[in-house]
Amino acid sequence: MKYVLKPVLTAAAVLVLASCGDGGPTASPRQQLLDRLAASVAEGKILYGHQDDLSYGHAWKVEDVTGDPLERSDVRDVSGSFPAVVGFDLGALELGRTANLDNVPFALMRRAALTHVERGGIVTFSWHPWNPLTGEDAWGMPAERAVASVLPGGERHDFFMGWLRAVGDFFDTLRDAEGNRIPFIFRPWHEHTGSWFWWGRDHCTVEEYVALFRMTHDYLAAERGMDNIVWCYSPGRESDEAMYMERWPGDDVVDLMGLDCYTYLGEDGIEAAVARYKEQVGGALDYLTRLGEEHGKLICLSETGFEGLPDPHWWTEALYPTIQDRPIAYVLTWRNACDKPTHFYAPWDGFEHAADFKAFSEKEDIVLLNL
Ligand code: BMA
Repeated sequence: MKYVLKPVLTAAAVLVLASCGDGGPTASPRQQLLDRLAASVAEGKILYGHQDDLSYGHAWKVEDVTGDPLERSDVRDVSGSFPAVVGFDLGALELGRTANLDNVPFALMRRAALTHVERGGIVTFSWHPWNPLTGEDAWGMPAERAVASVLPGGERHDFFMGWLRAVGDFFDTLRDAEGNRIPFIFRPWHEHTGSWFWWGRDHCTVEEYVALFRMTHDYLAAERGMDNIVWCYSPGRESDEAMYMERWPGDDVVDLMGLDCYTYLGEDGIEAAVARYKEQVGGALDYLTRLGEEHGKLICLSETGFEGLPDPHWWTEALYPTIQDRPIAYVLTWRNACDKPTHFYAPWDGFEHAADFKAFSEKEDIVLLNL
């Protein structure tokens, strides 16, 4: 079966690519992926992504880790196409478990990522590691000193380097049929402008956060020689421009400026929630567009969604008008849990508001992975 991303590169995009200078077949896989994303942005396209899309969906999951053809997808069931971008999470890999924090076997994750890339899609990895100091999960509190403890000189440094080694070992298995490492996006230490993770704002200093990000980059990019990773930085919705840049790890270690921002239903109802979302994301995309130009980086909406999709028109009336005409490489909505009936961020076959997503997916500038 042949899979192509719609649309194919136009002559104009190829020109933009050529003018970048460092692209072309001899560029690193990282640069090739960046060039591909840049060309898509230059065409005014936005790739659509969905977390864990091929591993499970609302009320189903892949059982046969090694043999399943990985052709099921809630997004595909509704729109006819796979998402262009699929997200995966490494959480619990560091503990030596065989499945991640959401019960996705790493063997399945590897196969799904490779399959998606072979079909012409793009993959991204996030990581919700356990707290290396207390043994709690990523959210476990208190979280004081966890970041400090893993930096050079800290009491958990050697231990934590073992965790980075485990991530590097997994990444090293992501190779195509020719044995080449596939390019992918890695988005570690996300939503650090909030304080719900142990690497959050209240639990470490600016210098410590930056050191953590840079240590992760140095280990994988320099020590392990992984020139196939596009590095994404993704603060949360509480950011204003100053907070967004407060813990910026550096132009030399970040490729993609992301943002994680959801629609949250408060007591004031759906309409108010959507209005807040549009203002928040719209405002953030204003400064992100500017920052992206200043720093020479691509931007993206690295996580978004409205849990349970209670708004029948969220895709076409909340998300789409907020991202339309913005130079964002991709937008990714979070996972459709198979074991929590209300925890989903993309529609599924039979969902009452599925038509709105289909209309979104058919917009000229929204790109999915077509058969
Ligand atoms: C959260 C929820 C959790 C999940 C975590 C990591 O937003 O979806 O159920 O464990 O992400 O994927």
